[in-house]
Order: sequence, then C-alpha cells, then structure tokens
Amino acid sequence: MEEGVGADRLAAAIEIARRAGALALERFNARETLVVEQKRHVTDLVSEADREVETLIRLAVSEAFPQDAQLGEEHGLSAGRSGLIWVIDPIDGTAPYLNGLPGWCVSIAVCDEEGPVVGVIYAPVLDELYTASRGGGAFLNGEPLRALDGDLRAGLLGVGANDRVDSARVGHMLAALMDAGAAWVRYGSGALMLAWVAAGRLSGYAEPRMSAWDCMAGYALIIEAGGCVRSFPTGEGLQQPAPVLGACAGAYDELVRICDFGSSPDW
Ligand code: 2AM
Ligand code: CA
Repeated sequence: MEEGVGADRLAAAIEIARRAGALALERFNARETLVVEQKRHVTDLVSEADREVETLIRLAVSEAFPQDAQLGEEHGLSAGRSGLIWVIDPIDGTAPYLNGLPGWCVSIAVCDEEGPVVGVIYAPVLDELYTASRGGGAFLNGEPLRALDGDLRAGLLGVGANDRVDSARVGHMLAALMDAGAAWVRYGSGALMLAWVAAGRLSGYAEPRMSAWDCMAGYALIIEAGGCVRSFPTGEGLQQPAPVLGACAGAYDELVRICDFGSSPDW
C-alpha cells in the first residue's frame, strides 16, 4: 500500500460516518414511521433507515474513492481495483435501534489483504466517535484509547449470539465463562462492544458468528489499543460469517480456550 492511503481514507471515513450517523439519528427519532422487515428472527431486522444510510455511505465513498471496492450489509459487494475494500454496516445494532435503545452505531472499515487499515465507529445517541488507523493509534472523540491491563476478570465481558447459532453451544459457552468467573453482558451491537474493548470498558468480546461489517472497524480499534483479535478471513472470505473474538492481551488466550471457536466449524 502506498504511503498516506490510510490517512486519506481515515479522514473520509470520519466525515462520512458523521453524516451517516446524523441521518440514522434523524430516522431513529421518528422510528415509528419506519417500514421494518423481519429477516429471520426478532433480532434480525432491517428497516428503510438501514438501506438509506448505507446508500448515503456508498455514494460518498464512490465519489471520493471510485477505485476502492465496497462490501455492505444491505447492498452487498461492488468490485474495485485499488486492493482496498470499504466494509460497511450502516446501522450495527438494528434491533436496539428499532426498539428505541441507545446501543447502535455506524461502522465503517477499510481493509486490505492483511486486515483492517482504518476503522471508524460512530454512536450518535452517545455522541461517541471511535477512530483508528493502522499504526496510527485508536481514539475516542480524539482521546487515545488503551485496552484493559488485566485478565478476563479485570472487567465486564461482552458477548453476542444470533439466531443462526446452535443455542445449546451458546449455553455451554456462557456456562464455561461463568465458571471461569467472567461477568458477561450483552448490548446488541457487536461493533460497539468491540469499540468498548478498545476503550477498556470491557475485557473482551466474543460472538460465535458475525459478518465482516459487524467487526472489522472494531478490530482496527482493538489492535491499535494494544488488544488481540481472532483474525477474520480476508479476500473472498470477507463475505462469509466467522467467529469473532477481541480482547485485552491478558484475557485473550483464556477466551480462545473457553470459547473454542477454532475447533467448531458447526457454530
Ligand atoms: P446488526 O444489528 O447489524 O444485524 C449482535 O449480537 C450482533 O449480531 C450485531 O452486531 C448484529 O448486527 C449481529 N447480527 C444480528 N443478526 C445477525 C445474523 N443473523 N447474522 C450475523 N450477525 C447478526
Ligand atoms: Ca446492520
């Protein structure tokens, strides 16, 4: 990658995430007027707002970086030729969003073959803007972030699970975490909970099956805040769901063992 590519994309991603967040917030404040579709489950929803916000983001990216590929939750893949791909979740935490809860965000990452180059997460209701670029550090509203210094029990642990994963296995994972003394919480937006790992608010975050748009921006933040992440497939693999695990360095290995994602292809 040529020098300065990340800096351009970071500045653009911040500006675009703020505009996308403002539109999402406007729709959130009038959410009773939104047309909502249930995809598979009461936690798997999509609204006009998700589609409209992703369209705003994609048009802005196409205008600024027409050579870059894009992959978004609602509008899929569009090819590029720069080796960089924008990975977009217009609203992560659609279920909290549509139920009037504050825990949702816009998540935008730019990735290359090695993983995330840039990550931006904007939570409009909380007025929190998380930003990171490879080698450039992670920040919350401009203040530097560090992951927790401690083990799994040094703070709360974020967890997530959706209706596509085996409920009995989720039960076993939660039981094993409790037996290990972990105090788990679920907030409904995987991206935002990954940002909270970077911010030292959570010791880690584990979810058996997530998509790239749910986790790549959060991963950029955790890596830059000194934490560890389970690598997500790149290239074609970016389009398939995979287990997600991000944690402070002192909790990571224990979480890998307890969650056992590596040997569980049937999650
Ligand atoms: P979303 O709100 O963008 O759909 C919560 O556990 C996390 O799982 C959120 O990041 C949520 O993202 C995601 N999620 C919800 N349903 C999902 C599904 N069926 N497959 C993959 N991820 C899902
Ligand atoms: Ca979404």
